[in-house]
Amino acid sequence: MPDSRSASTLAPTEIVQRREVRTAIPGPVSQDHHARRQRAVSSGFGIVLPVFVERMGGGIIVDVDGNHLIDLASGIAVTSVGASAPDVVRRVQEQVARFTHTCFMVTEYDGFVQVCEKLNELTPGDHDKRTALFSTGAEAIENAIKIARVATGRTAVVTFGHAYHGRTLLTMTMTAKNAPYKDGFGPFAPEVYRAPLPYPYRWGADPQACAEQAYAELEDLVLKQIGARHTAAIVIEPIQGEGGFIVPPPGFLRSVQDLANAHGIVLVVDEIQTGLARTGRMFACEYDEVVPDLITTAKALGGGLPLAAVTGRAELMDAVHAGGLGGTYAGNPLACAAALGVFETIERDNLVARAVAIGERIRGHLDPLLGQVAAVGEVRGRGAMQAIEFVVPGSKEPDAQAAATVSAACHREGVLTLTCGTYGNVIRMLPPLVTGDELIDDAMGVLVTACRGL
Ligand code: PLZ
Repeated sequence: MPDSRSASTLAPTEIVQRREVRTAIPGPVSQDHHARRQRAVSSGFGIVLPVFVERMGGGIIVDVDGNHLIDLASGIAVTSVGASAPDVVRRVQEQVARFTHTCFMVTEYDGFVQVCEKLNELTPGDHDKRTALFSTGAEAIENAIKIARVATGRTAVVTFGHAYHGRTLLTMTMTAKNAPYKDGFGPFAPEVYRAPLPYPYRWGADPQACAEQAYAELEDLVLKQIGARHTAAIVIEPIQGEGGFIVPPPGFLRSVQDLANAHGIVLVVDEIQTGLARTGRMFACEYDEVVPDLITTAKALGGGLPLAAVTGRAELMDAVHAGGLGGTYAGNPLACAAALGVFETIERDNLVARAVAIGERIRGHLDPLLGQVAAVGEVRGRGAMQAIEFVVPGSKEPDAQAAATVSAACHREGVLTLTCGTYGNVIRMLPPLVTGDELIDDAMGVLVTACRGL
């Protein structure tokens, strides 16, 4: 039975966890709002699905036309604990009534310290750690580079093919893909170098050879072209996110860590998309038993409020002079309150294990497509971070049109999918980790039907 109450009278936890398509998607009210948007908002912002949201809860988005959509996006890996997790809502409400802001560089508050303590505890490695809080992922990466440069006295930064690190000058430079992120926005920041990222599906079948070849090129870049004594940091995502959910072959991340350690280079692991339970580990680099010197987090950390962090070895984090790091809103009290609710929810509801279960469930639906649907080139991912790469049948030529067609079919049926990848030919799944099995099964049914219809 559809719930007869209007969405606005429902608490987020009461939203019926069922897909329901009542109008065309986008519906008439969304279309009307979208027309206003175009007259008011810069055209520089793209849009995946022009649907306006009324409410969200669990794995469901309720739009202004009363449709219930299944959320496979989590606002790009942000609402892992749900868009309105009760512990986040409660803590933020308490905090907003006490004070909204002090600026942590002016007067202090305990929420900031508690978030730092928790990240120091949860991140890999039992060495002495410190954390610095910021607002966005790009800011966390920028600050990780500042810290690495001050600590080493070196300038060069090494990134990888298919990397995504943000939209600011330095992080846009570090990002691999030109359009839309960099196109026309140069000149770019100096001293950023790029090594090839081993992409097992595209490089050929043997992951071991793929890892060895990529490592050889990285070593050549660092030792011969840049010079280790000029290299401040190597920055890597443990699974390439925007770049196409590319899982590096076993052993590659470890070899990157060994190279960094051997030459006094700071290894920065960007867990902004992968971190905080998403991949079925608290941090994705745990799969490779890598212990980063610095680790960046954002997205899921703030449960939807803007919060980002750099956590790392105390001697690196404390190499920075007082006043060298900061920002008006860095570690805002509301965002810190939300983060404490996020930690509480992940731990109490065992969302790390839930991410594993979601991943297995998704793969149970999608793995059979391989070999049955010729346009499905690969199904890959870890935990609740899964993807399908589409190709022209009989080849490995990327087929962005196939990904767009399948995504559009899902959207029409009320399943919010995202695409990604350097070639735009990957559909990715990032459901909230509080999504129930029925919703996952229903969403996968829609996705599988769309793939079979190609
Ligand atoms: N590092 C690994 O995934 C953000 C980009 C959305 P910000 N990814 C979503 C878009 O198109 O702008 C991301 C990431 C990784 C850094 C970032 C940057 O995080 O919070 O968007 O600055």
